[in-house]
Amino acid sequence: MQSTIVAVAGHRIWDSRGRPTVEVEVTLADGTRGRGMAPAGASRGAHEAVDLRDGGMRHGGFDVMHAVRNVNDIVAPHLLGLDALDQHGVDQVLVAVDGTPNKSRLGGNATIATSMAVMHAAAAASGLPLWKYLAEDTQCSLPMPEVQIFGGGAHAGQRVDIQDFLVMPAGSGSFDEALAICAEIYRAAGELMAQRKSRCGVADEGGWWPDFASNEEALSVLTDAIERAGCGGGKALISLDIAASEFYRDGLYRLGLEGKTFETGAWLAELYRWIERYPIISVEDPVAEDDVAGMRAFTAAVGSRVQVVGDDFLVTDAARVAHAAAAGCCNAVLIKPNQAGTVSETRAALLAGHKAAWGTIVSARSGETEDVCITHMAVGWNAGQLKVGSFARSERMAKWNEGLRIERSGAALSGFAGMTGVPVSARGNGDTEASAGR
Ligand code: 2PG
Ligand code: MG
Repeated sequence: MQSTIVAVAGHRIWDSRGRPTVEVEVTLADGTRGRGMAPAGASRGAHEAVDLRDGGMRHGGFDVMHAVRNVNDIVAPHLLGLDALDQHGVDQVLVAVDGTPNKSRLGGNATIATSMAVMHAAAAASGLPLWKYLAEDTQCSLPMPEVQIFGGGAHAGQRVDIQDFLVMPAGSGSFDEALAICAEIYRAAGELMAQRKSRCGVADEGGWWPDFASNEEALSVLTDAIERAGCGGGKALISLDIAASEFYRDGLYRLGLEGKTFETGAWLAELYRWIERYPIISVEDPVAEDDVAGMRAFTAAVGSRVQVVGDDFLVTDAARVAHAAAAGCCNAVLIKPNQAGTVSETRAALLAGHKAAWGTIVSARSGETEDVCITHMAVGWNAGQLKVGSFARSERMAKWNEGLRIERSGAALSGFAGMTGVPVSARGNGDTEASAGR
């Protein structure tokens, strides 16, 4: 058969932080090749697939030679002779060979790079663009982008506690227009930082380095940047990734920048105040990954008007998504392939989100590569939303630009998702305290 896997080769390459990562090349009987590359998180959920690192002194302990050997010595012999078009079958073999609940034997970085390489090879062998191969025959649309304007948290040396200050161009009518709006806001924010004499370069995902006196000041400057770019009045809204596990210790949320400590109830009250005051439409990981009661309370209080996203809380795990939906936690799931460790498990988590009528957001990691497959997943799987970091640095721009190419090519696409994938009605921003005070 032409799509039979005849070779699997793992190698070490380097990611956007200059750290080692795993690349896998798969060759099929007809000579077609596919290449997968593992991304890497900095703020990682405790329940994610294990990102296997060598430890020791070499490359700060981040080397991946063990994971690369696992691909070549353990995985490859099991995949030879399998059909690359049977992604599910290949992924089941990876899961079985690993044999652990969290990919700790082979490494989630080894399995996701292999699984993605098979996916790329199969699409190429089918003669289809990847998004179309993934879509099978279903209708799909271009996702609403979420673009980071300021980086923070683990991506900026904890300079501010909140990790991602992003915008969603709610008023845009196409992916192309959406990116153009984000570009204006990114530029306006950079000008504001320069005027304040606080422009100090960019954080890990390309967002402006967060030189602020408080976390709320970042929200205020972001709101100003949106207005300066002419995108007030609901044309662009704020999305936050709080990544709260990063500053939760011993039952308390601690904002290091402000020297403040909150119990869960007081922390939620602080978030509700921000939601009242600023045009916030989406909040990711508002509480720590195991704070189920906090997540349920937050979802009950604001889930009808704010998208409540689980990232570390759900770790791209279909069972966790179903469980959270039943427990009244979250109304959207972040989908990161390397949290799951295979393409099929990633898709299962996304489908569990769709089943719960949730928002689904395909996401990059803070450590990325030049691979653009997450853009194709967001389109082909009809995720509705895509988060790949900021509007700078080519590991990010490659993914945004790929979306533009897909949009231009798209006879079979059903257009741009806009805000239809967001499980709350977009607020008209006129109702925030910040805009009322202007
Ligand atoms: C997140 C991602 C991307 P990381 O938390 O959503 O911003 O960060 O890859 O470091 O987990
Ligand atoms: Mg996150």
